[in-house]
Amino acid sequence: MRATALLAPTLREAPADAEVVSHKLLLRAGFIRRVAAGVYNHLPLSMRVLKKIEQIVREEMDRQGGQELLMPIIQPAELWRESGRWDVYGPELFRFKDRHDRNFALGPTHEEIVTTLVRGEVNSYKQLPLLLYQIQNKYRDERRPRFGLMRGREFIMKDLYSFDRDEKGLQNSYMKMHEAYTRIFQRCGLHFRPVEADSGAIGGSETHEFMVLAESGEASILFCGNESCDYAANVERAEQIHRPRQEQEDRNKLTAIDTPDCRTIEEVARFLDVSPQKIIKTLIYETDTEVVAVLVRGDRDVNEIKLLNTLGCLHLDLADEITIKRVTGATKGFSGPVGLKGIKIIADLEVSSIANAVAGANKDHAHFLNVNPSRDFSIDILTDVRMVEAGEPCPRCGGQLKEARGIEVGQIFKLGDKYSKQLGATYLDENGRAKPIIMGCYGIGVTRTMAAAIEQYNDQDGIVWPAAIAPFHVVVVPINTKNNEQMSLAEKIYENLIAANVEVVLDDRPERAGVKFKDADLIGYPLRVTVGSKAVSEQMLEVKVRRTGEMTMVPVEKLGRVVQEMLKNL
Ligand code: 9G3
Repeated sequence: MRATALLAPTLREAPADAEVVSHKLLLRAGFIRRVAAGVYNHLPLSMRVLKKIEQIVREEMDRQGGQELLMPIIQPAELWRESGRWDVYGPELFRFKDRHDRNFALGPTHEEIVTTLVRGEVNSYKQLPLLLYQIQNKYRDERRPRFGLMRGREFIMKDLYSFDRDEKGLQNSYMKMHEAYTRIFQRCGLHFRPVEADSGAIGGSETHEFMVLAESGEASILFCGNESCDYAANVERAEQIHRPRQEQEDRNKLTAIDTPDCRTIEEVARFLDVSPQKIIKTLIYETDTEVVAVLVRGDRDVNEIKLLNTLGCLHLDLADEITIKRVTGATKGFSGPVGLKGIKIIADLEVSSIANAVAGANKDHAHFLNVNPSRDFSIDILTDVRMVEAGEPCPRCGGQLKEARGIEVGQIFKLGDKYSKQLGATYLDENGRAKPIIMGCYGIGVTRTMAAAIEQYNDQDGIVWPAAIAPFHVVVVPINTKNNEQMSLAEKIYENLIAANVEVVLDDRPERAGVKFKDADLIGYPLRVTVGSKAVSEQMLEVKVRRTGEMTMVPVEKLGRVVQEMLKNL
């Protein structure tokens, strides 16, 4: 490809609304252009990267026995009604009507469609297992589309669905996909980690997320610092190990005390000169169906995902001032479990071991001293409802947990019979008995993987592509395009590299060398070959490695082979 013919419009400055580095660099390096909020054009450089990622994904899905198909983006509402999800998803589901006033959705995912397909075509245990996948645009009307390709409203996803006879078959399909995902992200040249995650609203049991490690990642991961232990979990999922150890103190008399304007844990701790560990933090939550009180130690945070799972509800939020006043009798900041009537009390495991704690008195500007669980209040549900932090013990081996940040690029789920039951996808077993098909689903965000690669590999000059997914491998830069000897040598090198199967751009633009070098760094070609006057006189070429900045002198006739070797390690 000649740069004069390539649509790669680089920019000096990134638009001000680009918040993350991948978004800035994709715009500046001429990979994408915005069409609407969360909707982008993919220019030729982007298209080449996406095709490479897709090809790696395809090869690894096929290796595990996956069969590629293509399902429609347009999905009839009836199928979503059958699964019960038409009303579960709100404005995030893009909905529209056809000319006959029939309801449709733009596909955010394809469980409904694929389960209906299999329901119609699979009858016998002999047709299972089945792994079906597609690579296709998905649509989700995010409340705040942000961060460029990280959270678009239209994005490319690979989604695979597994269909098995039983749990054992599902376990086998799940392991195949775990292995495929590991190979995919390795082949893409990314540093990543599979982590245990929460299956959330989609239902089902086991689930892992594949996280590309990057400081800018939105997800927080806890992993075991022990070399020999591979425990890693999303913070939302990470479990505490609680060794019940009752504090050995005499139980003192419950006493109310004035605490003027002390509403936060910090204010109460300072005013009463107690450690936050001795305070019971009481938060009032409102769910779809009820109001509850949640207790955690003062130095801890509530994990709302664990709370959702404990309560088995779809939504929850901190209660508003009016609700707090109604259920506790006091304003926000003075809630506590003692004398709290009419609502469920959910306490974190640690709360049951505190002795002589401080807690809100459900009266404005007042707290209780010497609050003792079970003596002074009863707990309806005692369970793990708090966030685990770095430094705590690993739930698997007791080692110390460490923290990292990541970007979720893939997720694999065991669904079980949730969708097959709802949509009636059954098969006949060896004894002629009808059974629900056991399903799993497995996604990779292709566009997000491209953005995550940039979040992981960039520097002050631009993108630093891993060679496996770089849009091109090499850029050949003639210093002076008006110099015929330089240009003809550059042309010759360009042709030789093409003949050696190297993906190369010849930067034949009549620009200053400095401008072309800057663009080469910005776009992130793994290798740059410079053709100046010395190259002409000595037939030696300077090859620069984008990742290290390292320069090597290579004889013209050896360039093809040397470049091929260098690319293997990039
Ligand atoms: C919706 C909307 C948003 C959604 C979903 C449905 C997320 C939804 C979960 C999944 C699970 C897996 C197959 C590939 C791997 C992931 N956001 N999910 O189901 F209607 Cl608006 O998509 N699906």
